[in-house]
Amino acid sequence: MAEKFKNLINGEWKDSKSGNTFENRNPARWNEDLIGIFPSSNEEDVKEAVAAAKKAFEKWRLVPAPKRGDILKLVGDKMNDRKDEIAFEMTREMGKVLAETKGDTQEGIDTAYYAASEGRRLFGHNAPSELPDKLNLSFRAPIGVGGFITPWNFPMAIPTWKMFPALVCGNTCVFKPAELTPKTAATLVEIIDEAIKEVLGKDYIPGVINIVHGKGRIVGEAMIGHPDVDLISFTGSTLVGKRINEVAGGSLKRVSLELGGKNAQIVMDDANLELALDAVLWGAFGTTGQRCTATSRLILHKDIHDEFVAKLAERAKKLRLGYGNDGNVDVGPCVSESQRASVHEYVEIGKNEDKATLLCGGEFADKGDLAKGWFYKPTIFTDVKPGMRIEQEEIFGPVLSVLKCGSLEEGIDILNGTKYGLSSSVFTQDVNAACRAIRDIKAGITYINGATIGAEAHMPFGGVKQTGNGHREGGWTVYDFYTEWKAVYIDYSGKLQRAQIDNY
Ligand code: UN1
Repeated sequence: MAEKFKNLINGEWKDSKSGNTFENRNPARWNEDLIGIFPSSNEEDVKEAVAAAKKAFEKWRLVPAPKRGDILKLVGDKMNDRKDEIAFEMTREMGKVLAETKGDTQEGIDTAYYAASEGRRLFGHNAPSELPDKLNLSFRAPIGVGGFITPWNFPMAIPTWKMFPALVCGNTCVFKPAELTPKTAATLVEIIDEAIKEVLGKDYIPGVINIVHGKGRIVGEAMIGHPDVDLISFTGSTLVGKRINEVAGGSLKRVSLELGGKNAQIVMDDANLELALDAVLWGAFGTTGQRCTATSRLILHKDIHDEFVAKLAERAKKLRLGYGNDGNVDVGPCVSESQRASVHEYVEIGKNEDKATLLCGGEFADKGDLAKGWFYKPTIFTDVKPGMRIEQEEIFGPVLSVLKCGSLEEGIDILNGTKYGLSSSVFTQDVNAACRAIRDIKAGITYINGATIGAEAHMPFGGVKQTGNGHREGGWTVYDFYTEWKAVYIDYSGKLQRAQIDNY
């Protein structure tokens, strides 16, 4: 019997009002492993959760920030205690290998400890007044109810990037996780709620954290249109992000969007080629290419192109596919049947595009045990030209397009030539070239001599152009998104002092 899960609304675990449910299955063992049954919620469940979060906000905003930080510290400790279990279950529900799901969990722990310490900072700025006997101060104030819509590829790290800073700043949460990864989300919410209970004791506030499982077009839509949701943070496709921006922006909600990428790694002729090779294999095929930071384009200097491509194909063919909770596996399955079908569609497009050459992969991996899941062979196209669809569009799977350049400047032009700008990487030993690349690449993240994946939790994460709407997650910058500035003037002169008038 598969375990039955519930929503958490106003401190109570409950079924969806309609009683509808959906299944969560293992993408590497589809028919054999039913992980759980989850509530498929609707607008009524969202309304209840938003009302609970709105009510809770009035108490939560008054809990001192360092105390809210203590809660986040305990959340981090609890995640750490349960790291192996969380990672195992995450691999089971979304397929990436165990080392990576441990990394994903660790990123959440790092984010918890960062948020915990921020509870004792949340610095404001003070400035001198232009008038005598007057104090000018500024404070960060929480915003209200946050709606959080998150993807399946980083089921722990991404919700923590959003909700931990939101919580420590004094906001309350209504969380709609991806339908493909509800179990990791349920564990996270259970941990947060437990920590609130343990730290606040008899002063426990129900409704600070709510989870509403279900479909984006029902639960997500209800959240973005709800007048009492004050801010929305979303990570997912550019198409959905635009829709969220339209609806939520229409009622002037604060909106943070973390969207697509078409990230490239440039390898110059003076690069350490073995290192560049390790990096591109990790960047392109780690997480089965299902990261918004994944390396989906490789731009090789013409003088090392042929040698590099030969080694790359040899190494890619040796990657071991399998269920990520079995040892000795490099690459897990695609997350779902439809995701694999969409990857294959792009491969067909690539094969038909002008003169692109399929170097390896390009088909389902379905021998033996692999037939039980949604496996796809690591795929590489060479002779790809700027502007081809496989070079421009986000595929979100194990498909790498290789292009050629004659100089760093040409490589950067190719790298910059998409509508996205999330991550980027350059391999060179020339410090001057590296600095020019840092200056001229249009992306939110640039790695020198590192893969395009692997951002750290305490650094700003996000991209330019259609990768987002200018906000960043992670690090210190996210605390601006989750707070409003309040400017305060205290006049102790005992008389009416008119700024700009009495002093000039
Ligand atoms: C994502 O791909 O959606 O930088 C997030 C990385 C990870 C986060 C990726 N730390 O690759």
